[in-house]
Amino acid sequence: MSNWWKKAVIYQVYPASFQDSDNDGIGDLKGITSRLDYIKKLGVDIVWLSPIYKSPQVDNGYDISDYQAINPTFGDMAAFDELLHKAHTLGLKVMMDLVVNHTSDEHKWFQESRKGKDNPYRDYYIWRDGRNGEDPNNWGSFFMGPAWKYDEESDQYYLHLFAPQQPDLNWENPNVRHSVYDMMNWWADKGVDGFRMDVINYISKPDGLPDGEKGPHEKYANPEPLVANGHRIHEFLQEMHQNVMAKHDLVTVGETPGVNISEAQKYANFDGKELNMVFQFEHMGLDGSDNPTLGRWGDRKASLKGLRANLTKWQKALAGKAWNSLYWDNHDQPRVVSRFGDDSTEQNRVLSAKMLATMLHMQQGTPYVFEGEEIGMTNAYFPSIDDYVDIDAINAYHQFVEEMHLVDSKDMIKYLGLHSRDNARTPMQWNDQKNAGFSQHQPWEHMNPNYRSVNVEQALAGPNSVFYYYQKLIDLRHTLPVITDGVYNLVADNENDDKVYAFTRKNADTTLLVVLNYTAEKLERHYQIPVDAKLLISNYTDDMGDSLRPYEAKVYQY
Ligand code: ISL
Repeated sequence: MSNWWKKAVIYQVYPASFQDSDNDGIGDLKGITSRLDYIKKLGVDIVWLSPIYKSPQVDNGYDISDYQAINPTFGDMAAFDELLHKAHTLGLKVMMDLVVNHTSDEHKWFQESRKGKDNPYRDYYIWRDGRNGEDPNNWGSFFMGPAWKYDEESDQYYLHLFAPQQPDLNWENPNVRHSVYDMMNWWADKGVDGFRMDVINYISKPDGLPDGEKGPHEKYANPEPLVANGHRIHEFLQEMHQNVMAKHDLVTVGETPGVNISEAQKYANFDGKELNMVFQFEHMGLDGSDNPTLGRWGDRKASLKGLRANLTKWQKALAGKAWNSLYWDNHDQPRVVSRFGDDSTEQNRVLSAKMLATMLHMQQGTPYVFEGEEIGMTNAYFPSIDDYVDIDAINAYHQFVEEMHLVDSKDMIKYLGLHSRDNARTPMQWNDQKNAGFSQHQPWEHMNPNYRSVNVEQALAGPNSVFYYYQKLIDLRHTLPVITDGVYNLVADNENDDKVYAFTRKNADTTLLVVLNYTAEKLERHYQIPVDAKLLISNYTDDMGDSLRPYEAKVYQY
């Protein structure tokens, strides 16, 4: 199989929030199809669609009730076929979201499974007897509360690492695995080009489902250390590879929270037996709270030192062995310009969005752009809990403010403004008209109020916009091999610089020097470059040599 995906850039669409074509306030497939020309203009190669399958939408489609049907709010299979056809006509590939750690509780497998212990589908899910009249073990759900739900009829509990409406599939059962492979082959035969695999490293649970470790004030243990990268995970993925990926030319990326370097080297190894790449989460955990119970719900910012050390570690450790995926934003993360950049003024928003784009797009791996990132969309900073719709935000608010009294409401609203997944899910900002051109109807998720000044129409009209900067970065990746294959090194002594990040990429004939001012300050730094070095890209229109302006980003080529 070819390695075409190594040079590719992937654009993630969150269907409910991209473009509404039928004015019900929810984005849909026809809306996406109508915007494929825009995506093409950016220059990306692949469009990843977050789940569009039939779903009761308890977790916005990550709770699937039919893997082979389209959710009616998004359209129907004919609309999907049209989307796929138009994408292919434009030379865009389409990557589907594969959510197979769990299904919806409305999936027919679960409907059967819960009918009783003798049902042939019982073992499709993870059912256990209680322990002294309580949950089978002490695991908590990632969406708060216990990870078990009691079923009165059969007097057993089923496991749900996420919402109770998202029962975990039992991957120990070969029928489950082969049902999943059949479904994947069905989509691949239809012509889709790849899969992004939701929490795929959680599918192999530990034998005996032992208790996890929990803090003194915690009611439930975090199951992640026990369920992430479980003992049969590589066997399962290799089996999936033999049954699906080996038969089609697909691009695959595993979403793998809790992945470390040595596991990533196995998942995304160049021997090609499992996945092409994985999403690591370490750089997403650098900010948040110092209190482990609160996790990401805090206002500690990430330092440049921490960020650089982490990115550098992944660049170095996977080089020559496995492939990195590069991302700042997705539908679960706050907006990068608000998180690692500076959205306090229009000028700083634009400069820091470009600086962060340079940091990411000059690294080795496959970059991901999440809808709106390419125009520098920011967090929404909603003022009230009533503005939030995500189950994760609402549950966290109830738990930490109302149940545990660990945080007061005002602070929690601030933390939600910084970290809620809703920040990523506010509708795409197309223009400065009603609901930003997303829909004529009140959108399912509030608009970010800044759409009047931050929108696609404006970005396309301004040659210095964030959009055209992304377009140029993407084009450079396609035309300059060193961005794909160059060796990554930090510039000497840069690891101690808490304001500037400087690294090189080098192959046999080209060197790139990337210099990034992470601050709003004017700084002086001297880096040695040949006199004939060319300024390849920069977020300022001129070059002041050793003087770095606020958030200045520049790449020299020699
Ligand atoms: O969203 C999170 C907090 O940032 C994560 O803990 C997230 O739940 C985790 O990364 C798994 O995410 C994926 O699976 C979830 C779904 O809610 C997310 O949207 C999806 O990306 C369950 O399917």
